[in-house]
Amino acid sequence: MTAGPALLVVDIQNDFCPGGALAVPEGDEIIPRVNRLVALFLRRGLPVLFTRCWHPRVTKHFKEFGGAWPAHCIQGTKGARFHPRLEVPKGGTILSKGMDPEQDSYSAFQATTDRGRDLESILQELGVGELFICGLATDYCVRATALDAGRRGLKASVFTDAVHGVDLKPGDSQAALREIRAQGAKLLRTRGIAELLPKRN
Ligand code: VGL
Repeated sequence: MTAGPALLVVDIQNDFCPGGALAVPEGDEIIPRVNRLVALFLRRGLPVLFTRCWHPRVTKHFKEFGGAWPAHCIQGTKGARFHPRLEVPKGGTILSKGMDPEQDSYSAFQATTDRGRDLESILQELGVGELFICGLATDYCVRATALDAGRRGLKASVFTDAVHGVDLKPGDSQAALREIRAQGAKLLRTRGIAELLPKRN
């Protein structure tokens, strides 16, 4: 079987959107475009996977306990829920990460389903060789995921108009995109993607 494409939607959760505990400025603006991508991949019968940060209350990821970030995406809280405008299909595959209190776990390859399956094994089983990535945040979880995909021999493509960055330092997101490209991943825009995907047979 030839290796096909899949869509990965990274961390579009309330806490990463305006009003949330670690809001990415204008993070919610990508949602309509992400919804269109999700619908397109599903129409073509292609896999769509969603990740979420799913932290315990106490973790070294948080400032309070020695990390870099204000507390966010705590398991079971409103802040950890997917943004209400994100259209997560019924039965859609959701992978959680950041449960280990000792680790940041920015990469989706550190995420697992409720049944403990990790992203790499799911992609293998589905015959995925090319990962299309969108979501939040460009300079952290999107970056780590795209770089990790490359390390694992998967083709990675990042939709530059369907990601948004934290930019703790101005320019962080641009630098992340350059790094992603330098590692061999593709940067592309959502426009025209329909023509690049295989037709449903
Ligand atoms: C993220 C900062 C802290 C992300 C997660 O999802 O990109 N960013 N934790």
